[in-house]
Amino acid sequence: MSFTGASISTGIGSVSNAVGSGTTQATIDLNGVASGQTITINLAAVNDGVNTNDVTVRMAVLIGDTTANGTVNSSDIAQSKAGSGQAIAASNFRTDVTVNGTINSSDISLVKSKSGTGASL
Ligand SMILES: [Ca+2]
Repeated sequence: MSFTGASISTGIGSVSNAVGSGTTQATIDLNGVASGQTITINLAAVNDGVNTNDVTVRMAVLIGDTTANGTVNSSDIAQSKAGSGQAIAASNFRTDVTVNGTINSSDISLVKSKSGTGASL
């Protein structure tokens, strides 16, 4: 697969880097993506060896939504508290909202600060 570039076509944020053209995996780094929105990332002129088209991917962004249901509320706070002190794994990585490799009070505080926010998914 090859592509010529990437951009955010809807939503607040920007692409800082796009790599992987010529491989089987594209990695798109983003900057300034606001919480509480769904963005659309456009991968330009994707060629699979036969066809060439732009490819879009939608992604919802909501800081603190550890339960992934589109709102931040007491269930997210409870999940963060329950996960505090646990090792990061595939089953609980969403609870590490500060993305520092541990689940602790900093994650609980961030989730609490976002309680009441939501995003349309
Ligand atoms: Ca939630």
